[in-house]
Amino acid sequence: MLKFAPLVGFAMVTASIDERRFRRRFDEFSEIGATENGGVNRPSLSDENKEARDTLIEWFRDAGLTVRIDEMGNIFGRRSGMDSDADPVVFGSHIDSQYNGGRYDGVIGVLGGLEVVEALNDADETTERPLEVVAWSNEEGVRFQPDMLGSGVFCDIFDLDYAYEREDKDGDTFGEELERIGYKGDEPCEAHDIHCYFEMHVEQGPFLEREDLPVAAVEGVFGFSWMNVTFEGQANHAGPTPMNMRHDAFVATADVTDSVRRITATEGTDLVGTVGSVDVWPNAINVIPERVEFTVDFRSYDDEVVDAAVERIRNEIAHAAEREGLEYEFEEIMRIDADPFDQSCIDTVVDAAETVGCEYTRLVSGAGHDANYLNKIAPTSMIFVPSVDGISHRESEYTEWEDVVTGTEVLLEAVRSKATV
Ligand code: HGY
Ligand code: MN
Ligand code: MN
Repeated sequence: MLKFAPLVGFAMVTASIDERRFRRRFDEFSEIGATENGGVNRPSLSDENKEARDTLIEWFRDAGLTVRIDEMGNIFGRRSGMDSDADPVVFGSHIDSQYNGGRYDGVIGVLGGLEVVEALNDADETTERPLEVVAWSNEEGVRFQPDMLGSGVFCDIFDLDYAYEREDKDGDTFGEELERIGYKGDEPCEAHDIHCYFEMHVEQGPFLEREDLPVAAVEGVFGFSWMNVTFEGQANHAGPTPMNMRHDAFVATADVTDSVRRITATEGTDLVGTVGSVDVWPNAINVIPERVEFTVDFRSYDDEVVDAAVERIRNEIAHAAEREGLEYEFEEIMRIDADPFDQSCIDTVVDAAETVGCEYTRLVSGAGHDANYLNKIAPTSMIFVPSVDGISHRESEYTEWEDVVTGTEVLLEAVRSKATV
């Protein structure tokens, strides 16, 4: 799309998103680990995740980016700037997915970042600052908890050994799997100077669609707590065992799950709580459950609300164990505070939306993102685009392509604006 330079009055090609090229890439990428129902299954460090990484690196190199892989498998694609000593503008997201998740979550932030680079290449536009597009490892945290592990080590939230020792349900460790797929890079996983960080992402909620808006400047992210709970009771025959002789681990789990709902109804207007993963043993129709391992996820934009919810659920767990005569273990596996993003980056996203000429609003994110951690070491903000029916973490996750393109145009303008020294 030709735009006219206001000063000299002749056509000057300025960078613009090539939506067909971007769409082709997105469709090709969506074929990797594609599921029958239109989603993707590319969990962290799986063979499908490796294939996606390999493809991304090929595209990064084709776009002239210098590729760097660090000890956590974070992938950086660097584009030189006129001032090679200047701190880079970094932008990206993640390409690992939920088990049978959506095609857009994370991916549009990485492929959108690549498209920003391609648009600048097409226009032969060199920014003053270097640019870095990044794909962070293990953002989803479903195979290896906690989530945002790659960006967490990079931002010195977690140390490398802790990350390498994280185990999946089969007992494979993050470090072993990273080695197995060939992405245990040599580069130290530690923060270098970053001028600022942007992340474009699907909203994963209903707000933008409900307001019929294509873009949001994200002003901050919820804090959240992830907890692991194990109840140990007694397996026994479901028939002859009298009810007053049972120590049923699942009954206690159900009580705690019910408490999560009661706590979210009373502890704070934006508090959300989820029991998402439940493993029952021996999980047989005619055996009283002996052992249940489950997770609790609480989130709010108010840290005190999350603290109060964690405190209350700990008490509920102890009472449920006592009522049913069970042993229990409780572990908070991750706690991240709510954080406002950097005002100047938020303003840059707003200015970028105005430059693009799209309507926009401001939102706070209920989902966690790598931006949570980048925000602790560099000025950060995010750009949201709508999720149809507010759906995410599901194969039917969908965003209208024109909204993805609009969000990417805003990302281009925001990056351009901050890439000027
Ligand atoms: O849990 C989250 O919010 C993110 O998808 N890891
Ligand atoms: Mn995501
Ligand atoms: Mn996600």
